[in-house]
Amino acid sequence: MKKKVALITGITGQDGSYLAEFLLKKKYKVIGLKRRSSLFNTQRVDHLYVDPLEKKTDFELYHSDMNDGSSIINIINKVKPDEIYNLAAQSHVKVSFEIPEYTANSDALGTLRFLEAIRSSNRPKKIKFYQASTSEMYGNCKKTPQNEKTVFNPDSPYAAAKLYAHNITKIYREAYGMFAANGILFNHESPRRGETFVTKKIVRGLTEIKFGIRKKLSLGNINSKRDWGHAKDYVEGMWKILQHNKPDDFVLATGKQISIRDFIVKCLRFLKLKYRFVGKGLNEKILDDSNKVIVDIDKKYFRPIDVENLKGDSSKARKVLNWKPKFNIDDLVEEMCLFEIENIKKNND
Ligand code: NAP
Ligand code: G4F
Repeated sequence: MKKKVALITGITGQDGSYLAEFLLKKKYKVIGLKRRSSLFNTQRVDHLYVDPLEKKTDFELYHSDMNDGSSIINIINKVKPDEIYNLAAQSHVKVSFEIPEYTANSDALGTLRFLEAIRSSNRPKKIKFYQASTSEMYGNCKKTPQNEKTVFNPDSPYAAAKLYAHNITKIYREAYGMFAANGILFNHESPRRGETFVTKKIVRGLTEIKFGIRKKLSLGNINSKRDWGHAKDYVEGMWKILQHNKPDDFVLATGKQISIRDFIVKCLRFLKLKYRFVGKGLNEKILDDSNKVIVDIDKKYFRPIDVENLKGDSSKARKVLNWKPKFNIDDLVEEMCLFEIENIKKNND
């Protein structure tokens, strides 16, 4: 039987790498799109890539870019995918305030480029399209927890671009009968999380402090609350969304929420670091047992607007897709901390 072909944008990112592993295990042929970079950017998927000259592989990489419509059209016509997972994006909320136009082009118009390329191909009804929507689209809305019916209220250029992508995906589904679905995913993390997102930054920073490699970690707003899951659970959810008998939109979330401050405490405890909080607001600090500052607050990490209260209600996905997360926040903290510890030990060998 012919293998199903999955095309993944953002293959070099956290989710792209876990999704590729998941789909290869399910016997898909996986085609990943990477963008050109001056340094190697395939570290998260190098273990999946086998040189086709040496051995047959079900994993291939091609260059493309969300901002390059012709490469998108060409690749869809060339590889004839059964499923497309659109994960590529300028995904950093704070950075989106600094490069709003780039963010809109890649995250909003990039999605439109994919939908148009599918619509104008000769097999628009044969391709299932997954769009990586986000809980950021809810912004500082009044309602908690948030579900598929909650009104969106984007509070960043990133969220506004993603909301356009979300809406245009729905519009192509309704207008042209395409299988185009949105997964509204709440924060999900892992050892492969990008280094400038808060969980990875905290885990790496505190582990380096533990091993005497660094003295201090500086953070922004530690009052905001997030609903954090594990990326492995969420890529399975993406796949389930495309296996459903009709295209639809689904929230994926754990339904549990903690603050950034509580996440720091969980890591401090796991790493067995002694700590004491002192001060308030911008003067809040964490001291170690010899009264040295190990965490402080730096204004430069604050956003012009911050989304403070995200907690998802994924009962629709749990009921309709039979999806539920296997990892909880403590599993996540443990896995992320152990990964950083191993890394430090490896580098010291
Ligand atoms: P990530 O680690 O930041 O990965 C983003 C991927 O997009 C990377 O492969 C990146 O390439 C690629 N990319 C960025 N700009 C591009 C462009 N112009 N053209 C082509 N590729 C481009 O993000 P993630 O955490 O895996 O998230 C995957 C998707 O889900 C993103 O769309 C994100 O916005 C969305 N999302 C994430 C979460 C979450 O909590 N992780 C929650 C909801 C939604 P490089 O490796 O070269 O940078
Ligand atoms: O880790 P963050 O940068 O993630 P954020 O903004 O929630 O966005 C992530 O999740 C979204 C889903 O809701 C995705 F769509 C998006 O692509 C991305 O994956 O920040 C989390 C919170 C924020 O409130 C931020 O202000 O942590 C706060 N924070 C405090 N200090 C910090 C820092 N965030 C970062 N990145 N760096 C800090 O030093």
